[in-house]
Amino acid sequence: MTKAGDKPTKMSKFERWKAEKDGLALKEELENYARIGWEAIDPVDRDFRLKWFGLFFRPKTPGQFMLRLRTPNGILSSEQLAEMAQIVARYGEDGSADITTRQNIQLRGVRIEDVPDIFDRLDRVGLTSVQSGMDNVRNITGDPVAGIDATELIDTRDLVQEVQDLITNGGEGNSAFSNLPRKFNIAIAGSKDNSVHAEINDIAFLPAYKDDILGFNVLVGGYLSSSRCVSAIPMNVWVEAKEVAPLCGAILTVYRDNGPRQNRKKSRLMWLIDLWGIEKFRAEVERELGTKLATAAARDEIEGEKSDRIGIYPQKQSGYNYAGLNVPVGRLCAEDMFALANLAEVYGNKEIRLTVEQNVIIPYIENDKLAAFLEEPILKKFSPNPKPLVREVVSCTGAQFCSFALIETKNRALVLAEELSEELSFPEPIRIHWTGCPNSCGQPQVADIGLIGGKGRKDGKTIEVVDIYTGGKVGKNSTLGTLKMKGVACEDLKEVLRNLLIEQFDAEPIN
Ligand code: SRM
Ligand code: SF4
Repeated sequence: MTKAGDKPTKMSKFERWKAEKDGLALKEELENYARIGWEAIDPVDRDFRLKWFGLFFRPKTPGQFMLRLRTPNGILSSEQLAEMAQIVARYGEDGSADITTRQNIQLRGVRIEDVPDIFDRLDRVGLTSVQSGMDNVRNITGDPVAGIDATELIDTRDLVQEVQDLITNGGEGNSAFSNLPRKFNIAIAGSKDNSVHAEINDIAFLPAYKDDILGFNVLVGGYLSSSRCVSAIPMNVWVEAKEVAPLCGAILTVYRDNGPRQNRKKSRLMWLIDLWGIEKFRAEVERELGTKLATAAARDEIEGEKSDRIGIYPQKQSGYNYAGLNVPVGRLCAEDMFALANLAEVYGNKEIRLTVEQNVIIPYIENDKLAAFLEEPILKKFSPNPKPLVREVVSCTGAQFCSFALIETKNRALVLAEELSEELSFPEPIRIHWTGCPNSCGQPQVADIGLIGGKGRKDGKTIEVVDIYTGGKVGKNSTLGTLKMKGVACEDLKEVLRNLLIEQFDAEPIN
């Protein structure tokens, strides 16, 4: 592994920058950077190392940073959401937030001069943004209805928190895991429904019984990127819940010390597994752990289709319900965040949950409060019964804020979903995922229809286009979608999607 102080050999500029100074070292410089302003910050610190604290310089809106938090298992208190609302409210029109495809929240409009105060506020309500970007472990996803779903097998909440605490040293920052060869994703599924898209994570835990004990089978190496998309493969390991965090620590240590670092397109965990083979990888993890691992259970407990959790569902706690509300393409303004926090306080247990489909869940609504809850004005915007395609649409950030983007995504995704929902009826939900470039943040490969933004030529002009993927399947026997159509002009997309929905997904025109 390269460490701060090591003499750089032939390495990418990212490896060199990490070796020169660990991103976590910027903790000491945040006050100073807040004082001198974004234009005076060393460019490598501004554009690169600040991401170790979740602060992303946005070239499209210079001076207005994006702040990516960590929301383990996607669970927030109303106090935490209201605090985030306060933070973005101070930026007026420039302040907003997005629920991400990792069950997480990103704040927009953040000014560097406010960061010390913002970090104090986040700290006071128990939130951290540490190690949420660059070559770190991203927000750890868990079952969005953990602890409240009647069919749950394992409650993932404490496990996810335990793994986050290990990786971030309880939110203080942990230099043991702050210089990985590349980004890293971990997901823990807790029910029969694979609600975390386990297969596209570097480590995924799936509930599985062995000798009547409920634990997890472990998959490794899944990831999506512009150059390679691959499902996670079995590690042939079964662990009990108490072994989840230690196993994550051991895998991360093996990856940190041995993962390829020369070429960033070939440095995710699967490349190490390719290099070694799964047997050697498993043996090295055992060596790191200092103990033998149990072989995988014959089967995991994942069954059937994944639920989107939109709608009203009875909880396992008698007399209570949870409400899954659709947040169109995950975008929130400060007023929305205050309104959701308020809903959770008035009707629920002061808790708001996030899903990987960029939606929210309000748990613990008593039966006799349900009617009043359903009359709340905010439910007109965040509906428990949205239009069919709006219900399932997911979109990455796209051209509005992301400089990798080749097309505008969120607005376009929403308009098309609304218009096509008016024109067609559907026998079953159809999941459409948009992503503004091949990096695949919007997870197009897990969707029924996945759209990947690109550039094309028409009449001698550069235009926005999409490649269309179909056949992504989540839940049992998950598979990644495959390319169906290449280079479809965005201006022709409505017609193309309409035909595709009719021909391949049994949609019917509404007369
Ligand atoms: Fe992503 C880079 C947004 C989930 C694969 N992703 C980026 C950056 C940071 C690029 C940049 O600096 O502008 C985007 C920030 C834009 C912005 O202003 O919001 C960005 N990624 C997102 C989010 C916000 C999309 C969303 O709207 O939900 C998601 C944040 C998740 C979180 O809370 O941490 C997000 N990104 C993903 C996922 C999905 C997932 O994790 O399940 C993937 C594919 C899965 C994977 O990583 O295996 C993903 N993002 C990438 C990649 C390609 C990684 C690779 O190995 O090549 C990049 C580019 C990179 O890392 O070089 C990237
Ligand atoms: Fe940006 Fe591309 Fe990721 Fe969309 S997929 S957020 S455009 S990097």
